[in-house]
Amino acid sequence: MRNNTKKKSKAFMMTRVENPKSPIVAKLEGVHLFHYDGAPCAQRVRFALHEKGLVRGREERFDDDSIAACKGQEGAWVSRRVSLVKKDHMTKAYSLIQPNLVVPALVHDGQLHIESMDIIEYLDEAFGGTPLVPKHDPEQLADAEAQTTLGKELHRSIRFVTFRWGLRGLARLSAKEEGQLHELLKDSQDGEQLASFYEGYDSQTIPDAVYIDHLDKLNAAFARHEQRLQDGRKFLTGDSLTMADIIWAMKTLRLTECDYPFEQCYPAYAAWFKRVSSRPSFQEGVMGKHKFMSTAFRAKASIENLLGIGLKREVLKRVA
Ligand SMILES: N[C@@H](CCC(=O)N[C@@H](CS)C(=O)NCC(=O)O)C(=O)O
Repeated sequence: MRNNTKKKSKAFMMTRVENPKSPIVAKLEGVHLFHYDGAPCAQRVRFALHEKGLVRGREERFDDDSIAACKGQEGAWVSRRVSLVKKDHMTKAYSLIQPNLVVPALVHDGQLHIESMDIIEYLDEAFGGTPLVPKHDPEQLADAEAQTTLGKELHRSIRFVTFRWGLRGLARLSAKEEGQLHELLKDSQDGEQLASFYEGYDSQTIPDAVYIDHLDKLNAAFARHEQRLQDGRKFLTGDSLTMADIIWAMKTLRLTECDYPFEQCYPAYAAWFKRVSSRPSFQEGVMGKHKFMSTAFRAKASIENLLGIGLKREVLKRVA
């Protein structure tokens, strides 16, 4: 399938994983996304796919390599759900696709791509639809790249904050799962530092100061975004949506689900998020099958705030 496909430039060939270990990759036709509905990094890519005019297509098991499951779908991406709850990402089969054991991974006509923001740049080159990398405006391009880099740098901060105040103990691994994680990562560089994170999180030895430091870094970034939106621009880097809006919107959604008080602390930024999240691509691509989970997270966070243990209270204490 090469619907909508534009010529691929050399620059983005580097986002591709050469010689992937999983035999499934070469068999996949069209666009297949390995993702989880509630994972912000995967939501970024789904948002971009829908901006590019590709809709969610068939659902296949992530490791199904039958001929029928490997077929592409015209005008759509094939969904291969990797459950972070059932720990599908910590299986041997998935480690051969994504050696860092994280979602997303995308395969386009037998070529494997990892790293969500690289995938988005790749999609921008490969497909039509909304341009997400503002190549024709060097100033906006530099700004969009800088905001995207900041978003990537603060990726671990979202993990710390949402595991501490959102998931709390819910995502702790059993001793067996932790052993499996170490085993699967033993020959890789553990680019996402999952092993060290879970070690501290599971044994509850991450000091509160570390969590607070991550929260402060995010607060500082939101304050800067609030500042830049004061000139009335519609999106973070100007009047068109770019990859920078995508990465920041997904962080904002996750924190909104933890009841982060954006409207109280950063009203212009909250209005920006409303604008971005009302796009059909966000509603269909991001929220689609995530709506129920999102509502459940919000309800849980509201109760925690009523009990005085929520993220909202912590943020309001720090952002006066
Ligand atoms: N740098 C990677 C980060 C991917 C990542 O951390 N994904 C998270 C979900 S947002 C994940 O799969 N986490 C697994 C876990 O926490 O166990 C990217 O941008 O694609």
